[in-house]
Amino acid sequence: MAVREILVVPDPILKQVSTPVEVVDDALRALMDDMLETMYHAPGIGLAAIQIGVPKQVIVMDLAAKGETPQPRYFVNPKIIWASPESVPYEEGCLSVPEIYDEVERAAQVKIRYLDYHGHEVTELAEGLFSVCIQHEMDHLKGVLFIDYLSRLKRERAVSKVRKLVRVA
Ligand code: K2U
Ligand code: ZN
Repeated sequence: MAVREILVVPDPILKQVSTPVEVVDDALRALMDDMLETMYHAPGIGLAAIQIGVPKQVIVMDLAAKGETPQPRYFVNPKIIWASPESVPYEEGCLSVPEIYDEVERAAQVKIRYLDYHGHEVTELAEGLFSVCIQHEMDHLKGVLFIDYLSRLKRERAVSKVRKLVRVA
């Protein structure tokens, strides 16, 4: 396993649309293991493969609270098959947009279909933080960042702040 570099705005790779995975094999599981280690190291609670420069439809997540037993989750080729009409606001952040937080409205519940770590198909209802996080990560697979939902002024200020942050790091 290895900690990989997380790309940050305005890296154009983050705007790429990720392609479907053909087969869930040992090589893909090694990628997911690296993604999970990278996410824990950041730290974060979710990560999409494009954030480490791999344009594949793969997401990892762990929503366990600090001090709880880790609950790693793996999502390959995830699809939203239903979204509730109700939406909820949430103060989001992103490892690819460090130190920027703002409110985004998303569907309160989504039903998702995906392949798990072993390539088995799963259909699951997500709500609460799980719903917010999976929608945020699936946006990454379309090359969409949470700041794309903000006003142009807020988005430009966010990118400018991250540029300065990374320059002095
Ligand atoms: O895509 C990412 O960078 C992962 C996000 C996941 C996330 C975004 C918005 C809302 C919930 C989860 C990072 O984990 S951002 C850091 C973070 C940590 C705890 C709670 C919210 C955000
Ligand atoms: Zn993100």
